[in-house]
Amino acid sequence: MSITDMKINDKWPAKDPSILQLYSFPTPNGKKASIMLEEIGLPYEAHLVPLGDEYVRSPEFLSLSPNNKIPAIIDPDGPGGQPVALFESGAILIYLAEKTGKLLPEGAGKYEAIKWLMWQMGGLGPMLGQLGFFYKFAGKEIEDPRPRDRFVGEAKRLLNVVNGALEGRDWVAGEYSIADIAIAPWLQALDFYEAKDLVGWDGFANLQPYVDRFAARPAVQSGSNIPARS
Ligand SMILES: N[C@@H](CCC(=O)N[C@@H](CS)C(=O)NCC(=O)O)C(=O)O
Repeated sequence: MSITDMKINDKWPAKDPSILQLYSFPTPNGKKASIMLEEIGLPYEAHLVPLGDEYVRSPEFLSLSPNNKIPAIIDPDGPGGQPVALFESGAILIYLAEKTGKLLPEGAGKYEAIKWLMWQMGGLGPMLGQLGFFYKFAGKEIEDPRPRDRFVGEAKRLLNVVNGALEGRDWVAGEYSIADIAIAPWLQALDFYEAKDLVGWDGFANLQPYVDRFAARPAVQSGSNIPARS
């Protein structure tokens, strides 16, 4: 099957179906895929998928991402030259790293990076996402303080973990890797949530220098707004 035969193409047509197609929105999870694509320099086409139900719950998008979440990709040149379709940002990062041999070290370093990637996927991202909901968005109307306190506590605990991992090193797995592309955009999200004071950000000495190092990378700067919000 080619990309043009896929249902997603009916709503988000590929201009050049011979290159990788990205379906995303520039949130912390979406940015992981676009920053990675900018880092590795693979040609790709980006499609904006706004987060409303008419887009993420459309039959066309669900045909590619049944979990109704961005980011997702189709690579027409997957294993064996066959197209590969992926959702879940962590899976996309591993796939692109293995395809290009970039940003995932060999040997023991590989598992160090995957360990921190899994930590972000299962911990930092979901907990900070809930913190944003209960502190800045609709959940802030809830009077019961327990949900917010729960996620503030988890956020502080997780920030302390990554702050410790960064003691004496620039990047969580030693060298710059997909683990940093997964973690740093979530740390940046605390600005958007206006929650830095709430989680005691200034008490974690290694975090702001880490986010600044990340933000200084040209691929992070270009990839952070792809696809551009219309
Ligand atoms: N575990 C998923 C989470 C992706 C995710 O939460 N995406 C959000 C935006 S950051 C989304 O698409 N939300 C749309 C919705 O839930 O309707 C991943 O890392 O790819």
